[in-house]
Amino acid sequence: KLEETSPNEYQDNKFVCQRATPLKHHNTKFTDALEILERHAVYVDSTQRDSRALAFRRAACALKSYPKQITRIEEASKLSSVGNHSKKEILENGSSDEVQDILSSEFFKTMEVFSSIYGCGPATARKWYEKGYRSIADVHHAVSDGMKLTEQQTMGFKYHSDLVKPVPKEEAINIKDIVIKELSKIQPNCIVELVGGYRRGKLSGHDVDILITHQNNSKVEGLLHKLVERLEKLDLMVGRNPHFESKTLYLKSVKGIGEGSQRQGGHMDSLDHCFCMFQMGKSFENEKVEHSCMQTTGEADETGTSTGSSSSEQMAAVVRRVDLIVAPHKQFPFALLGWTGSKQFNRSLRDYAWKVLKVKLSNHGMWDHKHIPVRQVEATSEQEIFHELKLEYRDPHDRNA
Ligand code: TTP
Ligand code: MN
Ligand code: MN
Ligand code: MN
Repeated sequence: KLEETSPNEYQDNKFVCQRATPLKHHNTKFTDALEILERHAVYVDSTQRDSRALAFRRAACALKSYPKQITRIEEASKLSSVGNHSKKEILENGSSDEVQDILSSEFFKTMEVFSSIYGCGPATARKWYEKGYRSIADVHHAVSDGMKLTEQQTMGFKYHSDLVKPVPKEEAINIKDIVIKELSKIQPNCIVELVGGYRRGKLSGHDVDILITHQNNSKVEGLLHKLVERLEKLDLMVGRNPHFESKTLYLKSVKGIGEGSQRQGGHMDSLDHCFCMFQMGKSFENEKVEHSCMQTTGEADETGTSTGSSSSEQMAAVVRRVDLIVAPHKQFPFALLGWTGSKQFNRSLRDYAWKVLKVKLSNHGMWDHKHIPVRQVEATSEQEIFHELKLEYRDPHDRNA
């Protein structure tokens, strides 16, 4: 499955989206090292993401789609994305002194710990590091001395030990099935897709991304609010905390969807989106709540055993990050493409679309700027989007840039 192009045919195409980047590749020892260098570059200067960090990521991407293991430096020299600094890593077989020094440095280790906290990006991690904090306990101490955390960080600390545990694909599917089941009670015939890394073939992830739509636009409006309300009632969501008005971590619903969509760069969009946390493996309690909930809503067709989580009774409760996204049907293929990722694949796709075709691509749609006035280009599937962009279609499994 890996060998799609022979090394001779391999072209170091300028844009990552012009070639297949499978999940499993032949140069892990180099890409692991390059990813350390990239993370370190971000930690050192998170405002300069575009220079050093990006150079390492580009090099890693070139190696990920190279159809065989690089054994000689001359091979790497043929790849224009692999700069001198990255080449040095290959010369030293992925374990240069530089990488070893980074890995053992207090700075890097601390930044890794802080960055593992949900809601803590490199800028905050850096701020804490500069204040002299070196551990989660140090931050806790600062908080008890009055340092303010954002809501997300508060949740991030509270459930840190759960949130650093990878989510196995089976559990992601289980969460998707719960969402489908609860949605069907609010709004029949929704279309639900598990997106993010799982759709690209990953067997575990740091969160569960679920994209929802409905053929009828009037059914999409307000759908996320109703769903979140229902999930909260079932006690599937955590975040109940005297400091929060709602149990929902973050729910945004922007009017005039698509308005802000022509912004370049970044991957944030204005789709209805809820960053939430699910409490999994508490089937007994969930059922109890569902029963009392059913009495008030008058639903009588359910038996207590059909929550779909009966097998998880023995399982310890664990909190999982879930992203719920609702897109209007017309925008669904674009949202699907965007939320499938990878981030780097999306970046390259947008970069390519704009630089080569003067087309602005976002999670909402695409707009042809060569055409005056600017013309929106519609598509009803991911295949059609690639076709309009004059690109060979890439299966989600080949978007692991
Ligand atoms: P993530 O869940 O951040 O990443 P992932 O699923 O690829 O990896 P992991 O297994 O670690 O969870 O985001 C999923 C995709 O969604 C990612 O390619 C970027 C995209 N995205 C958007 O398009 N808009 C957004 O607002 C966010 C947060 C992500
Ligand atoms: Mn994800
Ligand atoms: Mn996510
Ligand atoms: Mn495949």
